[in-house]
Amino acid sequence: AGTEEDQKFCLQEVLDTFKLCLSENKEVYLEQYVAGWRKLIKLLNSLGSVFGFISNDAVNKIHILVAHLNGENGSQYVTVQSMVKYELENELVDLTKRGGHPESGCRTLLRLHRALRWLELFLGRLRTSSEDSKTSVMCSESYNESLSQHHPWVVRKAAGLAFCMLPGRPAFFEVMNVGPPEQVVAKLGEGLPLISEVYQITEELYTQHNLMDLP
Ligand code: 1PZ
Repeated sequence: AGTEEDQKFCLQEVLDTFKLCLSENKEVYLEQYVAGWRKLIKLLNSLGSVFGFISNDAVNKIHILVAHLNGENGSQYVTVQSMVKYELENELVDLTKRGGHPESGCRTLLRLHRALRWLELFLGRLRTSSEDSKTSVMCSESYNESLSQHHPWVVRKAAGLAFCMLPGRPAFFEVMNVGPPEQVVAKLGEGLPLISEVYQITEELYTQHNLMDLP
């Protein structure tokens, strides 16, 4: 018994959720996308309170998207594709500078989309890491190659400090909750292509509509 929130994190669930993200014609379901992030945040929270500032920002973004999903125009937010179309056609996005739409679905999802690239890189490194690899190094390398480019100095600094508090590889694999290390590696190999595909589809959509630099 218990609600979903108090259940333990499990890597399998995240992968299952990202699998459900894609529709038959390769559109990304927003509800599943958000659900995938919720599960990842569960993992982040289990790593300790130094990650609280990261988790707070991510939760905040998720709440914004959920409010759109449950709002009166929720039917326009079924997929990321329909969201982009709806918000652009109705001028609900601040395109060049912050203005009347600080909580557009488009700019909010872009932040999570950039973080998904970090995740893709990080899980890729974890998958191919050796027993003596350091999670903090894998994490900061992935961050430096992706998300950090969009963050001001203070955030990069705080993130760098938090990364040093990550548990080591064995403990991290344990938290994934899918069995022995070989099993974690196998699951990662299975799941990463799904995450990559969701990332790639969103990336193409955003590039096509010139949404890569939304303020
Ligand atoms: C396992 C270790 C977890 C490391 C997570 C790596 C990401 C570090 C991100 C640190 C930034 C957090 C502070 C918030 C910054 C915000 O300013 C930015 C931009 O948003 P805006 O200000 O424009 O509204 N927010 C983000 O970039 C979104 C960050 C989401 C990070 C989610 C990480 C979830 C990790 C799951 C781990 C399994």
